[in-house]
Amino acid sequence: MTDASPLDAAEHAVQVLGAGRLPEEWAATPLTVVMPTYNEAGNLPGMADALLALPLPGLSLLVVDDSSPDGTGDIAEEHARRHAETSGRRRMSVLHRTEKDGLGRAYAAGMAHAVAEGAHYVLQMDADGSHPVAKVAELLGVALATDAGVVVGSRYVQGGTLSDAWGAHRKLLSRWANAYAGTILGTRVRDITGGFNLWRADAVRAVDLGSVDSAGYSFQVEMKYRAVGHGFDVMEVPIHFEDRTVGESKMNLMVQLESVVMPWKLRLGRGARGVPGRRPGTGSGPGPSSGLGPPSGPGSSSGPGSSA
Ligand SMILES: Nc1nc2c(ncn2[C@@H]2O[C@H](COP(=O)(O)OP(=O)(O)OP(=O)(O)O)[C@@H](O)[C@H]2O)c(=O)[nH]1
Ligand SMILES: [Mg+2]
Repeated sequence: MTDASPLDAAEHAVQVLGAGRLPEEWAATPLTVVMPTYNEAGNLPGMADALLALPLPGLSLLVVDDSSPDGTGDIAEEHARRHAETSGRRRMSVLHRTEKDGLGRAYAAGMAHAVAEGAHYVLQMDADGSHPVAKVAELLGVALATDAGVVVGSRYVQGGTLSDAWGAHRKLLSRWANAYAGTILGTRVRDITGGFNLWRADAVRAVDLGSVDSAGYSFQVEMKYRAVGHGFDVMEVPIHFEDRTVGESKMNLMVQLESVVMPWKLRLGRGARGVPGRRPGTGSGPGPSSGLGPPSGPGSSSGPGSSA
């Protein structure tokens, strides 16, 4: 999508971001954080406050709630109203959906809404504190500096780390799931299962959210696969992934089964209606993925397959 190689672009991004704060005009970029919630009453207010306190005046928050029995939707609504009252500007809103319909469907609805409302960038982010608020500006800065269609907050590039609260078994399972999907699809995106991703609006439009098959967590894999198929560059920025400390995981057997089956469906061309002519599994698809290394400078961690 750009003439500069991804690594040149990455180097440029790191230089620009070296100042630690985004230039004013970058900070004002219309960015919508889409946050799906189901029973996140204990997490949502703190997450919303942290996001809205970032030095990013262009940032707004869209909560997508599936009628959480614990009242998360109402709490979010009330929080949004109070924040608008005290700040004098409405920067938080809630999309209410009638039933629990899966993380993927919630994201699809929220991302479509955000782009239709004029967001230039859309950030996918969980409400449970796993994704670092402190990295939001960096993801946006990398997107603006590199012309990447997608910037992944990545656990699996150099400098990326997993919560210490995870035992060896859980870490291995996460790596394995990532390697499984990445290998079947032959993609060079190193954290293909990750859920902390910044999308440029045209990349969101190109993947055609209405035709995305995944209802659950495999949404993350399907979306990135589609973006690569459309020729968008995917950059990866290392993050620390924290375990949730409040509330419960919504992972269940159906969701896990879908994640096992979906890469094969995509590879065999079923459920990938939005992916243009691509031979998966060859490792030679369009859209190189580059890892931005640790803060000292860009790494040269791009390469085929998963790092797991
Ligand atoms: N709207 C909506 N949100 C959901 C649904 N399922 C999960 N979520 C939200 O999606 C985000 C990720 O879900 P988690 O339960 O944390 O799943 P996870 O991060 O894969 O699992 P853990 O690591 O165990 O926390 C959270 O903000 C959830 O509240 C759903 O069906 N609908
Ligand atoms: Mg979680």
